[in-house]
Amino acid sequence: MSNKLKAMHTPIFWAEGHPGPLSAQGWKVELGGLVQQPVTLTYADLLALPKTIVDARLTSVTRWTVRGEWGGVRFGDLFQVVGPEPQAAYVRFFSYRKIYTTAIPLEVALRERSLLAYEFDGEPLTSDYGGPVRGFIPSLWGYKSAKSVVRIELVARPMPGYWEVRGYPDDALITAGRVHDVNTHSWRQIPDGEVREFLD
Ligand SMILES: Nc1nc2c(c(=O)[nH]1)N[C@H]1C(S)=C(S)[C@@H](COP(=O)(O)O)O[C@H]1N2
Ligand SMILES: [Mo]
Repeated sequence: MSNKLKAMHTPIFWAEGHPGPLSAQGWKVELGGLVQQPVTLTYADLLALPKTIVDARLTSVTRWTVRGEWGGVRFGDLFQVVGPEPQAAYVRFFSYRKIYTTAIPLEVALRERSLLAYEFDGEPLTSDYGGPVRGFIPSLWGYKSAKSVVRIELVARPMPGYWEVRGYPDDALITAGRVHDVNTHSWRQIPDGEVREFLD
């Protein structure tokens, strides 16, 4: 279970406190807000939806980045289940216990590499890394990738979340600078925007 992230010593962030082990069995994700048909999906329901694997990086504002093959469901495929209302413009995530929240524009959620992720390099995510299911939004700073998601709401307006109310910018645009590459254990310079590959 996501031994690869752990083996690479990928940082484990649980600002609200580590929840301990979380079981995929019995895990449910509510989809609600500005939708025609709110639903609650089980982990098995999520696995039954079309699966997408993306080669992409999670990049933290605390200046590290980790690359791998993240597997999960694209939000376009997920939202087909509920039918977003026309006023839906943002997607709000609630982590386990609903202390940690964050929101992103719907347009960002619908990008091809944004996922509700349940795998890294073919292994299920452990709770250390946001298992059973987490947001994975590689085009924005990692604080937009809510871990151990229990509820997703479509909303009309931005909703400042855990880190946003503590001063992190709501747009979460990745900005140029030096970051630690978890995969190669080296420091690299990145340009503005999603970290796709490092140009040496
Ligand atoms: N529930 C929850 N989700 C969270 C966080 C957190 O503290 N709690 N930290 C965020 C931040 S700041 C980053 S960079 C990534 C880190 O993911 P990781 O802990 O799996 O490496 O998770 C994000 N999602
Ligand atoms: Mo972060």
